[in-house]
Amino acid sequence: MAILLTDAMLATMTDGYGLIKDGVVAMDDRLLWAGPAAELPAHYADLPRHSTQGRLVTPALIDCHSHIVFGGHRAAEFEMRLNGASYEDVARAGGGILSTVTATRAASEADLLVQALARADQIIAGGAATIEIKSGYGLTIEDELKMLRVARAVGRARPVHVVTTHLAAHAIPPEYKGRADAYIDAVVLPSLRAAHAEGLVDAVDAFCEGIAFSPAQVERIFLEAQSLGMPVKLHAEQLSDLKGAILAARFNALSADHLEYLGPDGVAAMAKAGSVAVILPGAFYTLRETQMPPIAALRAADVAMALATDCNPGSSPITSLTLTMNMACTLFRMTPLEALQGTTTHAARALGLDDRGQIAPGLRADLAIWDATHPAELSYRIGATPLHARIFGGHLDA
Ligand code: DI6
Ligand code: FE
Repeated sequence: MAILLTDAMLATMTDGYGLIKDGVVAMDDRLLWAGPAAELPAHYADLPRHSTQGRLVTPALIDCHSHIVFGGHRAAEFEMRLNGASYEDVARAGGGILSTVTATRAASEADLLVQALARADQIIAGGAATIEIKSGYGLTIEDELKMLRVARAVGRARPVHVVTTHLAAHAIPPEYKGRADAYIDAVVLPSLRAAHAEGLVDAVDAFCEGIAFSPAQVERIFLEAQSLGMPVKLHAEQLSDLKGAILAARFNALSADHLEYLGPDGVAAMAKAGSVAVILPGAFYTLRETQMPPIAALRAADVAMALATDCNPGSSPITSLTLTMNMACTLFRMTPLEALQGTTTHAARALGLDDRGQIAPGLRADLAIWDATHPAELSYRIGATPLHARIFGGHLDA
């Protein structure tokens, strides 16, 4: 059923903010028309109307990098770090990612779903209609598939579109300690093939880092992804510059993510490949990182920047995209326009989706209606949840 959303301050994000005052949107499950009320085509004039009463309307937000399926939490590790241990110290002592692996392996699919839904509900309540969810805390074939099934189940249980990413190359499990290549052969590649065969996975990711996988090891995984026809992305240059982004660019990666230690050569390679830079200020903040991602260089090279929560129990226990936008502005000097592009248009690109992220005819009717009148307010407020209502596939949330 088609409806009209009226009396809106539209931020279409088609040209900068693409602001339209006294805007109207006609939609069914797709957007049909958007523009000023005075120009509404006569054939839409009789549709049922829903007034936003002057509120800001944007494309629904997109969280293009999350790890919301996991067991347990890591508050104790948070406390250890505040008592002086570094993130890498904790990881090498068998804590960190591996403690979440233990809890995730022990949890049933049903338990994991309950926990993931609680996190998804917060991201949705913050205005999102698309969430990317990674595996990477199972690290056995069965447990990686279990995580991906739970991720898909989130999308069936809630009015949200879930995009899944295989991340078995997130950490080396204790049973393969010191034998990363054996782990790749025995678990990463077979779980990727199985997940692909079951239709459980949309893209392939890895953690390229001293405490995880080397570029040569990541390349083996990317070659498998390529032979399956799957797009790749990479956790790159988060803690050091291993030239992961350059490797990712060689495989035409959708994105390279984190990027605090990205150098000029990495920026150039990403620009050439058209890979999106996914900036994750929640992890920077949580780890009290001091090396800033090269925002000015990315901007100068015209690399599209996206923003995401990276919601995970260790380095980024955050479920607010608007707080993420605020951090990107205040910590990284991204502009509020870049921040909103980062959670809409550029986030869509980072997921390889061309049917969302702007308000334009033909795109999905996924919108956010805000208790705000200007888009900069979304980045300016700290820790608020200014969502008034959300439209998912043309339906106003109850
Ligand atoms: N980088 C991160 O920040 C997260 N994963 C990754 O590759 C951390 C995940 C965790 O600590 O549980
Ligand atoms: Fe991550």
